[in-house]
Amino acid sequence: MRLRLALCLTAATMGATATLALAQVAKPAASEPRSPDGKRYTAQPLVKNLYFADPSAHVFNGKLYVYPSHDVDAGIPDDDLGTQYAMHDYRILSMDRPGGPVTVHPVAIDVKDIPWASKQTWAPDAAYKNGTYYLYIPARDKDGVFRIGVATGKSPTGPFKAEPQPIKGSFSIDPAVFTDSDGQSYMYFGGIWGGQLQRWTTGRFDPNAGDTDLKQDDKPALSPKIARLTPDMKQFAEAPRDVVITDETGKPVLGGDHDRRFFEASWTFKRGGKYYFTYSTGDTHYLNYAIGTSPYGPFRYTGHFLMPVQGWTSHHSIVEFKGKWWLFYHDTQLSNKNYLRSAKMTELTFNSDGTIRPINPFKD
Ligand code: FUB
Repeated sequence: MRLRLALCLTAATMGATATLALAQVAKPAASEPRSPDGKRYTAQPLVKNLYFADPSAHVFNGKLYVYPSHDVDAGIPDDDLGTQYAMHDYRILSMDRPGGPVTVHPVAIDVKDIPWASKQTWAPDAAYKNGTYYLYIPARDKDGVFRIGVATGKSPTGPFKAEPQPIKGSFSIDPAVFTDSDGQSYMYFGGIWGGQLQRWTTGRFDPNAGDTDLKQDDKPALSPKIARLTPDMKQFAEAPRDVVITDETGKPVLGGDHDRRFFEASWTFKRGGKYYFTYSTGDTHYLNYAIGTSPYGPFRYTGHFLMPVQGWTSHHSIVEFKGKWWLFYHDTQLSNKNYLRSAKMTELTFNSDGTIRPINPFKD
């Protein structure tokens, strides 16, 4: 780009015809979008006129549906609690096939129609059972405490009607519902810093428990949570339990191990009889995976599968569609602002031993 500008400036002194000729000669072979530091992106945004983040993808009725956060510019500067993520509604995306046209559906539910919620409708997830679609919604309640609620509808794209109260015993953010081969569904959830998980260590909300983590680097890190769901998919059937992520020796990953410890963005899938628990490391910006033999874990840390994207947050989902696996993620390619993110997708591949081939979000 710098070369092209320099040539145009020189040519300006030579006349309009020469300017055109030089600009054409110097034009890059393909006008591919580049990051602020000049790198090419591995994938392009699914939607270019609106901002969507935290994409939770599902296959319903042979189509791909994506349940993202709908990012908006609220004019709020970035802080460690994520105040800038001031989303207030959800819109669902769908496509018939990877790479095909993406339909952005109308607003499926707005925070004003969620009786218990006040603001910040963050990363959702969805599920289907017996003719009903369930949208799981994390948001701040009227006291500013993050809770997780559910809304139901008859179409995968909404509209959804919210239950009057959040799920009893729910807290923190980033619900991800995994349904096992036997039909039993589980919710994974939690997030530290703005997600408030560090304020729940006693089982009750402690507003003074800090804004980041436990600040105990040599102790086990805070764990994400799991709870089995009731048959109607609307409540926890048990008290939430810790999802323990272990190191190679079987010991819990420590709080000071920011390259491996859980931060937010739980997502679980099953492949080849193994359970893959995947998550974001937040301030080190990796997406990691850990493998276990039960939906409850423990899960042994195995590696990074997405290197840092452009933008502070990284959040994803992984889904199998017609024999291939797909990673949905987001970055800030279109805005270069942390709170205006764009959902993307790219194929995810595995080695024969079940490990994931790591993805670089940049081609260069
Ligand atoms: O979108 C708001 C928050 O940012 C999500 O809940 C986190 O996972 C992070 O992506």
